[in-house]
Amino acid sequence: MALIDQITIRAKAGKGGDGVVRWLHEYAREFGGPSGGDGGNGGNIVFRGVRDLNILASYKGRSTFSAEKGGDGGNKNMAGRNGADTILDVPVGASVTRATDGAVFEFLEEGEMQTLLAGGRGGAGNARFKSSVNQYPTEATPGKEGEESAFVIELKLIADAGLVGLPNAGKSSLLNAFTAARAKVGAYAFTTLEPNLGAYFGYVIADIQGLIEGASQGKGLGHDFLRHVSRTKVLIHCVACDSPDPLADYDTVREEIAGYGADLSRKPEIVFLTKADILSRDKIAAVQKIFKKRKLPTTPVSVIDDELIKAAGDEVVRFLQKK
Ligand SMILES: Nc1nc2c(ncn2[C@@H]2O[C@H](COP(=O)(O)OP(=O)(O)OP(=O)(O)O)[C@@H](O)[C@H]2O)c(=O)[nH]1
Ligand SMILES: [Mg+2]
Repeated sequence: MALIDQITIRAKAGKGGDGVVRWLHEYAREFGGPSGGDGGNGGNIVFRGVRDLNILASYKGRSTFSAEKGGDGGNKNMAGRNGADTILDVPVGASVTRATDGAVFEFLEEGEMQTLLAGGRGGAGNARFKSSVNQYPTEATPGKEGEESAFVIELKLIADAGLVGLPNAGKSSLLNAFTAARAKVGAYAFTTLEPNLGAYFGYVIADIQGLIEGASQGKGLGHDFLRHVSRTKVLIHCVACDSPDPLADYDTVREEIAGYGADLSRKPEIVFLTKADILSRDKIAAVQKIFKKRKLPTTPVSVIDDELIKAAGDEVVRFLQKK
């Protein structure tokens, strides 16, 4: 999945409508007095978090987003219409920096809305200026300009579930099996160099780089990429069942997760025994038994076995639904 993870856009909130000069009886001011209505307020620029990781791509090549102008005031003290807000969707997990003042806004919840540019206030109609000493005011004020700014939108991945494991454990293959992602797969270590995302029944699964012993001291690709799974609800720990010592693989990865800190090792975890097609059922059961002695339930998966994939996927969804 090609993700655009940073983009700059410009936006301008709507100008306020103008206040107007009107008279109840246009040709005989003294009979009715002033009746010019106020202008409506300009529309705001509102950002909203959505569960669509590709939304930023739709902003590409569009220069300025604007909100509607407020309507001018009318006769008989009628105020102008308020301009409609313009809503700009950003993926959940995005942070939006407003260039004019450097303020940063985070969008962590689906449907969360924040107004980042206010529309201009509508101007006052001449009816507002009436006073005991000014019975027939001929003044009205124009609407104010709407606020305007550039915005830098950055996407930090917020996945619901994160695939972790040694290099070659089959993480990217699993992401591809679960989702429409087309992550690169290779029979060698460190195939994945950038995180991949896929959507599974509305949940986002992140596939990240492989961890090796010493990753927290900078070995292999290091461990900084664990930040991409730091906000997930569950880690899907992939252990290749055909490894000489699957439990040792498991422990190695757990140690590196603990070395990352940030309470990552306290996150709930589902353990998948990958590449289950390589071993006989008996051999898999034997591997599961070894894990069970450590009170670790495991689920066998194989990307070429639709039933196992479905059962494993259901387990992930069940877990996420509970959260
Ligand atoms: N037989 C079999 N091979 C698999 C299965 N899943 C993955 N593989 C193979 O295992 C190798 C590694 O797969 P990847 O999905 O690239 O592994 P990864 O964990 O993403 O590896 P890194 O990105 O390097 O960390 C590839 O040659 C895959 O074809 C499986 O279920 N069965
Ligand atoms: Mg990979």
